[in-house]
Amino acid sequence: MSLPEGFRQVPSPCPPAFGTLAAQSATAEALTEQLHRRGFVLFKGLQGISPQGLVKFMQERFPQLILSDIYVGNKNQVEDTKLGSLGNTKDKNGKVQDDFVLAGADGAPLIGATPEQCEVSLDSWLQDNKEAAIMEWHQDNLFTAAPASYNALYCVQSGGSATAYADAAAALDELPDDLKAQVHDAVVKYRASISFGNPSIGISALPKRLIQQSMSTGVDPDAALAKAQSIIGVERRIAAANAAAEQKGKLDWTVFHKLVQPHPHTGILALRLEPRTAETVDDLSLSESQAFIWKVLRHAAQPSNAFLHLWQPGDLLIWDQRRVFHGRVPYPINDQDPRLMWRFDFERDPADSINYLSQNDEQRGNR
Ligand SMILES: O=C(O)CCC(=O)C(=O)O
Ligand SMILES: [Fe+2]
Repeated sequence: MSLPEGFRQVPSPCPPAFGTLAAQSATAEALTEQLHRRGFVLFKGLQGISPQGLVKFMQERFPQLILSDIYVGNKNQVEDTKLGSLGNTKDKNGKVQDDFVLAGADGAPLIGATPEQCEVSLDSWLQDNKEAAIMEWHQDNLFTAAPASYNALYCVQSGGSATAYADAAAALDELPDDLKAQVHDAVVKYRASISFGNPSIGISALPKRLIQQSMSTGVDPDAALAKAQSIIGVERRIAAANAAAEQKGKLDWTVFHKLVQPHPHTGILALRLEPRTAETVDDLSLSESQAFIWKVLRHAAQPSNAFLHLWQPGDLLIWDQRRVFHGRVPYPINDQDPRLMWRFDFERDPADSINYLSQNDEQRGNR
């Protein structure tokens, strides 16, 4: 597989500091301990398993994890299970039938971005809504009050694809002292509409998301794209969302999360961050906040801290969102060799409530 510039493969199976390859004989207890302490557990050699068999395999190894219902009834639900499909296989009408999420390959690279690359890309993000590859690093749903604790991906067909992982605890440890002092008590405000739009107040998603939607729906994205491009610049986008919300008497939903959080089971401190919907940090201005977030992200995504997992059929990788970042890597649209992954989404770990901030209740009260 040829990788875009800036992506590199880290030696297999895992870098020493995080992640682990599951041992055949590991007990459920040991696997959970490894997941919490090392951030992900990789199982290999499961090719050919049925979706029902895969659910059972997971349940036997992580009996405390309960699958959520988010895929049930969706077009990408996998048979009668609670798994969802991710990738770019097509139905007989040529529409992509999985959740096909286009990853950005432009701007500051996912791994090993230089300060200069970050500066240029941050500027185009703030001025033109142009997402850079480094923004693909994330932990899921931090723009909601109750983000996911664990997720897993199983590779049916790799399509030459990869997913990146970075150690969010080592990233914190290795921050330069000035940034470390700043991150420790910082609270980040997230606003989903920055990236995904908010249809209830007429704010459209960013262009990349609209193109993605059009691949599944077959709807020509031009009209939607024109609308998405009519409000350019993150600051203006937020101002437009606030004005529209005010006019409609609705709230453009925002939530707050601490940038550094103790893991509820191990106490290990790690960064918690989602750059595409992060708005501000503490009382910093939007541009100061974004510059700060990007600096933190750049350190987290240094080659010594990042692992690129090249998928092979039969791989099952479960990760702890509170311990690692993951990053989407662009993959080719290739009808001969499409990607097909099955994704597990679990109910949130109730222990995560220790990191819940009361600011989120105030927001809800306003709704
Ligand atoms: O498509 C990938 O490689 C990663 C997707 C992702 O971000 C996720 O499953 O949460
Ligand atoms: Fe994700």
